Amino acid sequence: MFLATLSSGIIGLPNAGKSTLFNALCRGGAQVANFPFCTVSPNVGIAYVPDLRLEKLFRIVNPQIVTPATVEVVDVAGLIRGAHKGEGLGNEFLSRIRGIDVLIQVVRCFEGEASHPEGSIDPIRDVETLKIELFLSDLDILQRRLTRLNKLLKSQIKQNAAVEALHKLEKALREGISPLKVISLPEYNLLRDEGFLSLKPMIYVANIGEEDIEPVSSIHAECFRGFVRREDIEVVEMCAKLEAELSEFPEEEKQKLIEEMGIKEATSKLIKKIYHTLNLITFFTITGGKEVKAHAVEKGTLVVDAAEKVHSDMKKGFIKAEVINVDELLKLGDFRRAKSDGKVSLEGRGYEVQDGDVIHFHFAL
Ligand SMILES: Nc1nc2c(ncn2[C@@H]2O[C@H](COP(=O)(O)OP(=O)(O)OP(=O)(O)O)[C@@H](O)[C@H]2O)c(=O)[nH]1
Ligand SMILES: [Mg+2]
Repeated sequence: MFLATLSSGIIGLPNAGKSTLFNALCRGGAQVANFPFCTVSPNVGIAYVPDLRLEKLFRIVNPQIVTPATVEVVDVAGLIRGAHKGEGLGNEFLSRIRGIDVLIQVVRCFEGEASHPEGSIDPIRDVETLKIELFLSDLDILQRRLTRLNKLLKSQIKQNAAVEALHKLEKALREGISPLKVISLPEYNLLRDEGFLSLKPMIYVANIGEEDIEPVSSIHAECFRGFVRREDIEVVEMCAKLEAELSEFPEEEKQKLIEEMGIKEATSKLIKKIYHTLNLITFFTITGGKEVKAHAVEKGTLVVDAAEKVHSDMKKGFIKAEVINVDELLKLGDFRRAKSDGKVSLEGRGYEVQDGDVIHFHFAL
């Protein structure tokens, strides 16, 4: 099994605050400007996954380095009406996000000075615009695929489950219904690696202005809250600008500022949501008391494949793994003691990694 890096991609209209959100998630680096299409080539960064268990491990191991798990975040160019036909940076944008595993859609709810490609602030219209562009772009690809498949099938004269699934997807897209609501799990599995944007999980970020932080609110933020309730969609509300500024402070200072301002920080919440949506879990390694590290793997990963996350040699020469759950280890306070108490289990290559496992790999070179 090859462990691919799963990634999340930030999408939205120009000037929605995508690069600002990228900076909040990845602590800086992307150019932010109040003119549209400021981002042309994509910014790729990593976001640290907050995990209290890692902090607790730090306290009992006292290592020189603590390394959190990460998720990849890609910030692409803005998408505008007509993108599927190549408007704006349309095709470049759309091809860049086909390989991404979860989409984060930034919806502009803040007023601000930055121009809006449609001339006014209207979050619900913007969500609809983006949906139409993603659907039209998928329809285009789908039709080309169907034509190719039909030609193949004619020569073999047999019915094909993939063609049926593609037809169902086509019908949903034409009717403007999210295909995820109508296709079955086997159909989804047939299509999931084909890069259809409408089949990717989507997390919405309502980017509100500094003045909209609850309980005070603008009409746009309120409007979008109503939409979210009606549509039953997953949304994280935040002021990306403020959170990007906060991300530049050291952790302790940042927490103090958050407390003083009386706001709820949403960046951590969003990172956790991305992690969860990507179906990732965490295992930990402790290297000779020097480093405590959290690693992200997909649920269902076998321990021999997880070894590769630490070092490729560990997979090649894998012998066995010693495993203990982090909470159990924290209770006992010491790996050696846990071992002598018989709390550490010995696992072979077929063991499925569980969230919170602390793993000590044995391998031969
Ligand atoms: N007032 C306010 N301004 C914001 C907020 N988020 C972003 N902005 C501003 O909006 C402008 C655009 O932000 P960017 O992050 O560059 O937007 P983008 O979506 O990456 O834009 P493109 O790359 O051009 O598609 C900048 O001037 C930001 O400072 C916010 O929460 N409040
Ligand atoms: Mg940008």
